Amino acid sequence: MWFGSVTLFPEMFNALQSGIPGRAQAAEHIQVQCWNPRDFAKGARRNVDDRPYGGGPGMVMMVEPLLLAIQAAKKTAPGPAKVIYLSPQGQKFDQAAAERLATEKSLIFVSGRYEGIDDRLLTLEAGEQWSVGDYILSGGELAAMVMMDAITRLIPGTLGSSASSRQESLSNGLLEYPQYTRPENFAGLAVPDVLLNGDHQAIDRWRLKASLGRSWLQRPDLLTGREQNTLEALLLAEFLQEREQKSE
Ligand code: 4H6
Repeated sequence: MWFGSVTLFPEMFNALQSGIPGRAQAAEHIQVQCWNPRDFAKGARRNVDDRPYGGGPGMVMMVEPLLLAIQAAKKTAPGPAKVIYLSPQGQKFDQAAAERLATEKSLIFVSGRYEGIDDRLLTLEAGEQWSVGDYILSGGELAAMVMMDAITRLIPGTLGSSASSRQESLSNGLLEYPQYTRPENFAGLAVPDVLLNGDHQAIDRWRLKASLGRSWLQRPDLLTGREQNTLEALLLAEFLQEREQKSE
């Protein structure tokens, strides 16, 4: 997958040189290339922002330097590229969106700064607007990197085999089950017995029960939209009963 990034702060994208995205870049599963609108700005001052028409506080990103940077990125992209604007007004990014976008060959992420972008850019350059959540960031860069990271993990070969099989087990729409490693006892807290005796059927059952229980407690919205089979209904009932007993 080829990622283009249109940004006034290209150095921020060095963060993707660490961890899984870093390894994916080294192995050329992904490529990240940045374009700075400043390099396409006109005049001695190379301005990329200006005051908003109609007045008001702050500055707005000018359309021309952004448009030229996107056009340059498109020329370098291997094949047709989808343009993505990061914005608080975008569609909410989630795992399903990551899965869809992971099937594209090239994506160009456009990160706004200041109070936002001249709206004519969105008219001139068709694309999709995405938001990583209902909060305001100082710029689109961190949102772009969130999307790039989530998409990278879905590209075959980017995760080790252990992580990729685990990822599949988690795409059941539930929260993760709790994990433990050595030591067996710490600060008076023991690892649950079932995880120590090597009965893999019992372990799978315990983990599914814990996933259902956590989801019910912390993210009930995950369960409402979801088909539940008889085993899951039984395990959730068991979880709630055991929780009741503990609190007595
Ligand atoms: C476009 C328009 C994405 C981009 C305005 C971007 C949150 C998200 C930005 C702005 C972003 C998200 C500039 C408006 C700073 C507020 C960049 N914030 N802003 N949730 N900010 O995905 O001022």
